[in-house]
Amino acid sequence: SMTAVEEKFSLTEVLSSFKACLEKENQDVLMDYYISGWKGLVRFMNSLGAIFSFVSKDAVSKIQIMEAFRKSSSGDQYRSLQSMVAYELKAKLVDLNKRAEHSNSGCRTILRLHRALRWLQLFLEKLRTSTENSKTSVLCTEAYNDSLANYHPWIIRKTAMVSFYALPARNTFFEVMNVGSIEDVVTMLGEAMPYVSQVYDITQQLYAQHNLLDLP
Ligand code: 1PX
Repeated sequence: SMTAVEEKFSLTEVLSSFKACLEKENQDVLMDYYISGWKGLVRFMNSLGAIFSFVSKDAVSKIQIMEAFRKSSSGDQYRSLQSMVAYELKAKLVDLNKRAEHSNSGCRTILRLHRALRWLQLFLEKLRTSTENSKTSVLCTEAYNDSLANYHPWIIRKTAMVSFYALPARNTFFEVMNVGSIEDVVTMLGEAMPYVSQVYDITQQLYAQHNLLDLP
């Protein structure tokens, strides 16, 4: 069926968006590739089952916020994360202390995805170095506790933890990635993850430099 064709994609392509993100000359993080990387991750997550729809709904709504900015009359300002930060701060489009008239700024929206990228980085690294007996729910919980959990209220943490038990086993996970054998996946992750880390580090530095790491 058409759906089966559409759903056949590999994690390699998804992660390559994060490589394409990085502009060679000035290390700007390009928005369109950042967004397409996230869209791919969401598709991947959806293929793991409906139990994660509460996660993908939130990710999708954040992606849509960013797509709307990109399509708006100020779309050019959102070409890269760097240009977005410069533009939104200069035009005072960011709620710095509490959410008010600019409750869905690009800066605060990207910050949520940025924090989630840290989770992804930790989780995929754990998966890459895992062994046959490793439990994906444990790897995922550890990665979550060391990243996103610090920003989530109790009820979200609780719901997330419960849903992690529904994660497929390690082997299934490797298969769903559609990359090839477990060895192929390990190799691919070893090659692709440095780019994800680079995108994460540059964004982290950008946000730190402008004091944006705690945006409400
Ligand atoms: C081979 C592995 C690839 C798996 C790809 C999975 C991609 C996961 C994408 C997760 C995106 C999560 C975005 C969450 C952003 C967020 O923190 N939002 C919260 C704050 O936003 P607000 O606007 O209110 O300030 C929001 O409250 C979030 C609600 C949804 C629950 C978030 C739970 C996060 C769990 C992350 C791990 C997901 C595991 C998926 C299975 C692999």
